[in-house]
Amino acid sequence: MTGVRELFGSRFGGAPDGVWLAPGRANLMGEHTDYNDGYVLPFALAQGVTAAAARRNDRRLVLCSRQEPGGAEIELDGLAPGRVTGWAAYPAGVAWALESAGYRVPGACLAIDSDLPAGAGLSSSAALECAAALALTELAGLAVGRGELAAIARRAENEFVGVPSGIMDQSASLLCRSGHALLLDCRSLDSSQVPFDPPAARSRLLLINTRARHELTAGEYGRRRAECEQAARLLGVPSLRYVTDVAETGRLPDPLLRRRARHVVTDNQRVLDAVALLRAASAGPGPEDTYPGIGRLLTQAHLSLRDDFEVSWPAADAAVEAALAAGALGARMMGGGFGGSVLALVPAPACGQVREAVTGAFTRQAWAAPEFLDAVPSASARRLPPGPR
Ligand code: GAF
Repeated sequence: MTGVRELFGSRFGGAPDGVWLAPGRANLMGEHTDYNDGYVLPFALAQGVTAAAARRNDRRLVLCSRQEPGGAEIELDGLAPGRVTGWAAYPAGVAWALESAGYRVPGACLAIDSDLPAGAGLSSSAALECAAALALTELAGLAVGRGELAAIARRAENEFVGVPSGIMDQSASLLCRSGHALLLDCRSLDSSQVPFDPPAARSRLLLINTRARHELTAGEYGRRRAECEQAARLLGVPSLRYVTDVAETGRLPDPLLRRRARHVVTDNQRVLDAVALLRAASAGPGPEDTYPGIGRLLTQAHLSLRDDFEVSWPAADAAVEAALAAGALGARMMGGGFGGSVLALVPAPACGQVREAVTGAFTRQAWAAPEFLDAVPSASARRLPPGPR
């Protein structure tokens, strides 16, 4: 397959001024905690979205994508939420959010390519936003800090596209470091890098795309957000992050809200527990229990997401069960839920049998075969050096 530079050349003629890559993300721990001001522990994937871009002399954004039919031509003047729909709303929303923040964006041609499976819950939308954000700011010679750029990309998604997501995915794409997970405090937006190198401990992280498509625009994500806000109000705190003792959630009269809050409070703690394990392992000769301990936290998180937050789906439950039975140290559904991927932590020698077990479980249900990806903690978004991509 030809690269994004060739796509640019065939659509726009000539060579782009530059090519930018923004990775997708996996999330080790902390699900539905970001919009509750809590903790998350994502890492960037090697796979991502590339944007080959060149400046134009007018105020038009001209877009094409290898994955989406048809292109889009967008006037930057008069851009407003609701004016652009479909996939083009993501880069257009970034241009809108940049200009709303006071950064003047030039007209540009953008050719987009991706090696992230769409709908797999690996944050392809945030990667598209971040690739566009880097391309547009660097074409304009604007120096925008990565944290601010993440907030701008999130604003594009929330206000222009209309998806009420938190800050995790854009932060992961823009702030992660290779061989590390990113501990992000979504209340203060302080972040730190946590060494995370499963191959060094003869383990692998397997992403299992269950092929049940995940869509954040569907109402359940927004409903969970509203339930968490209601639970916080009833507990008299600004957000569920302020609850650290899980016993406090027992004060909620409604059992459903109690379960939702319990997930958020315990998942915040699981993030901190995972960080403590990883930091202890990297500080000296790692305690033997580091990866089994992370595995146990992953599986506890799955049960919490399945039973308390109720965002899992049948293929995720089946994949987790089969992976654990075949020797995974732990596994859980990942992302917003109702479709997408499962993350499994697997001792390297057990990888083949875990894949076989999960594939077998899907075959028995007559579900489409799952897709497996190696999740390798990788670098954040960047401009690529000249050469094929
Ligand atoms: C999606 C959202 F985009 C994130 O902000 C986060 O809430 C996640 O679901 C659940 O943890 O990826």
